[in-house]
Amino acid sequence: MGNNKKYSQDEIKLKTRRAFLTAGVSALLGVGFWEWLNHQENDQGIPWPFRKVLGLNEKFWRDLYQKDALAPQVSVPPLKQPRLNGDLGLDEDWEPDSWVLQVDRGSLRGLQQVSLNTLRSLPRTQYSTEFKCIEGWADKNSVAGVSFLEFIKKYKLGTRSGAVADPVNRPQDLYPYVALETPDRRYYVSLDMQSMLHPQTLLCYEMDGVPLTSQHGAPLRLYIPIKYGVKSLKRIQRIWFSDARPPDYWAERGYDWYAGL
Ligand SMILES: Nc1nc2c(c(=O)[nH]1)N[C@H]1C(S)=C(S)[C@@H](COP(=O)(O)O)O[C@H]1N2
Ligand SMILES: [Mo]
Repeated sequence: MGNNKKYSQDEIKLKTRRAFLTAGVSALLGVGFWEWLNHQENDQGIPWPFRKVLGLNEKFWRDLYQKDALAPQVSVPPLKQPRLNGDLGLDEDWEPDSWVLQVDRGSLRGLQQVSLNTLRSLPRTQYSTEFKCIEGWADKNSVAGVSFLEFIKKYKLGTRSGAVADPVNRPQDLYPYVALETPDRRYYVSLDMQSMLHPQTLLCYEMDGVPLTSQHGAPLRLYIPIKYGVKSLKRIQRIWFSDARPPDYWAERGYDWYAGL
């Protein structure tokens, strides 16, 4: 297992209690506090005291996250249909004949274009696990695709030097952020590289035994079970890497950017 710091149950309880206390004190401060809050300068559209709490949560989840910890395997009944949620960026259908995934190589190295057939010919990862939406529901899915780690290694993507990614020996060569967007750019997400390199993070082309349907993000979606569903962008057209955190649709609307489970 990884050597990341682990929290004991007690520490988790303590941290959770602290978060509630912060909320409780804020409630006690009452209306005056809200007025004060509303006059604070915004940071990415969120009053900064909230931004701070979100930042703390992010650190908590990051510390808790262990790169070797896999989302548990579950059994999925045959012929089940995946639950459906979120259709931003899916109005325009995709063109089976002309669709190619476009990945910006960074540092003016140009675009890497990869067809669906090529993606399907890369080493296949498949597993069944639970998928959670911030709205409160969870669904069980069996999924297949190419792991993002294998994908970037194959095409020498995600590194500043243009060399093959080596997260263990040369983590500093990796861009810290990955961005994905739909063909029409209406839905876009950004993620931390560490989570993108988790072994279960997939460029996914199959769900519950069939090729992705249009509503589930054909021809290619992200499937990342260590995050809430918002990050699993459907119908990926473009991917790029960055040193600064790229825009994220739901983070811009006040949701926790990290969205870790
Ligand atoms: N393009 C796109 N991808 C998206 C969304 C969306 O609105 N548009 N919604 C997200 C949310 S909130 C969830 S919970 C999952 C749902 O995936 P599913 O419809 O395959 O269950 O897709 C995510 N990916
Ligand atoms: Mo969601």
